[in-house]
Amino acid sequence: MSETISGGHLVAKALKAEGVEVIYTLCGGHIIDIYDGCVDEGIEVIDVRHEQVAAHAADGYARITGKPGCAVVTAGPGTTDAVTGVANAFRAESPMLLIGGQGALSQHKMGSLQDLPHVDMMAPITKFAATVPTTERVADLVSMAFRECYHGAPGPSFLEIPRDVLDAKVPLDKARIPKNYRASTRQAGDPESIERLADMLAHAEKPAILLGSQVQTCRATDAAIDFVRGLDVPAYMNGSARGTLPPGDPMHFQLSRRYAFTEADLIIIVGTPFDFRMGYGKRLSPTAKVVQIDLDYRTVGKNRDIDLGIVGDPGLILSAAAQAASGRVENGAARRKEWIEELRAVETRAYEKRLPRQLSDAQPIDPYRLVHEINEFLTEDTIYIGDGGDIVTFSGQVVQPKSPGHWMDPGPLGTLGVGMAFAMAAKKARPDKEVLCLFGDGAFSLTGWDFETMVRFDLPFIGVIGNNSSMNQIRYGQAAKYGEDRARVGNTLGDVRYGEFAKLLGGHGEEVRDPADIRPALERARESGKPSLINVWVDPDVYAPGTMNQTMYK
Ligand SMILES: Cc1ncc(C[n+]2csc(CCOP(=O)(O)OP(=O)(O)O)c2C)c(N)n1
Ligand SMILES: [Mg+2]
Repeated sequence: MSETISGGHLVAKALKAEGVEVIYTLCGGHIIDIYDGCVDEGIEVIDVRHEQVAAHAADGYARITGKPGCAVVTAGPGTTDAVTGVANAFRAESPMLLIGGQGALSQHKMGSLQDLPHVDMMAPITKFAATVPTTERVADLVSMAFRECYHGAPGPSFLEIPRDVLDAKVPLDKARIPKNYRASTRQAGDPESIERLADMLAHAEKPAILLGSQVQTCRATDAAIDFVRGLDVPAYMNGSARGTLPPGDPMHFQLSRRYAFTEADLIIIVGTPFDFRMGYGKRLSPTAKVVQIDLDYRTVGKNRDIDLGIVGDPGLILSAAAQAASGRVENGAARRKEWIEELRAVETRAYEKRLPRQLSDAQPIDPYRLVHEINEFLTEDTIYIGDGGDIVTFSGQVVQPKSPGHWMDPGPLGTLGVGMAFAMAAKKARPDKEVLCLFGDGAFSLTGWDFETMVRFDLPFIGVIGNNSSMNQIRYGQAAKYGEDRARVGNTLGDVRYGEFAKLLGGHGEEVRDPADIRPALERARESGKPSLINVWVDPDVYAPGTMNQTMYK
């Protein structure tokens, strides 16, 4: 008799072929055969307390490793709980596979336990969503789903596997188990367009570049650095591209972006859309030439006109453009000294204006002081994660990751609750790194029970809660629109001592009310070697300028 294999074991073989080392999951009777397959293939199973966390962790794992992440959830509510994580990965262009259980095909549409139209629900938020029709094709469809994650800008895929398809055994030689099924999808960019970009650079006196998340997704750090240093182009970074240049680098700018984009004569936007974070492209100088480079043709020229669009891999395109420009006798770099000095002066003025707030001894603690202390505390090996509203908006101004790939935020979906999952994924994928997550108290509450998972899997990290007992970012909008006396509706949280919560679950916890205690508490958390929560009571009555300027309130 020939050897047989079950659907769950075929899933595990396909995950192994893709290089997946860990799955994030919350169990259910529909999916247990996948766990059994993972045991055979040596794939680690990390079981969390909410499926949202499993999906966010798969997203985070993809961001940190550059390989696709994988979450496995049960049918019905297991899959619906994971929808937010998939949606977040979709907007953030993060490649991950969600595998959901499904009732048996033999009970199709009969009202089986946890039966829902998962594929229909997932279709608009994935690059690929399908049902596996037969056991023989389980691994084939898993490999197909992974391949689809890399079409254009990356993103999530979804597969549902009916219970009888997963549990059945088929002859091994009848099952297709792909091993070599993926080609590089890196596109070099149209050479003619690259020549035009080199030309534009040669003529620009005041260029500026925005390095967006795709620079990190495509691991284009070196190309970006060579480009901006070789051609003297001041660089701003957003999303996961923060840290591409280290703080202190002559081309690293952060606080003068609006000024630069108003005064520049050439603006190069790399790997980030003209979405709400960019004022839909409306805040750029009307006379500047605008160049957009993106993995996704649909992003280029969306929401505003451009002078040049180049579709492809940002690293390959920046390298080619740098090379094309450097071959010219006059590439413009020499003429930019004054422009760079002008921006540096704006940058320094903005920094000095804010510095007293960052050093404030006020009690309750000024949120600027908290994020300042965090910034000073980060090392080159600390992965920083922001998960919250107003408090994280403060940190976006002040916290500067010291290395590439060391900044994580949800991305354009703005999902609260990613933090614990990202910390879990980051520490798992990079145990050599320190992980620090700044939470709002509202954001923490959404997925905070997974602190216990961090303890159970021995994943130490430094959690900091900027606790204002409120959903402050929303409260601000209510106060501005309806007045202070009507601003306390639907946004007030209790005064919770989250440090105690950490201790209850087996971690390290502290309460901080005096700004002078922030640094020592961070150091004790670092030394504890445990998952930790430093609950910092911040002033609930101050708001971040970014919150006050949000376009949705205008
Ligand atoms: C899952 C989710 N629910 C709701 C929101 C809307 N929202 C944006 S900011 C915010 C307040 C967050 O409060 P907290 O994390 O305590 O940060 P704070 O603004 O108080 O600093 C809310 C509810 C969201 N972005 N994501
Ligand atoms: Mg809050």
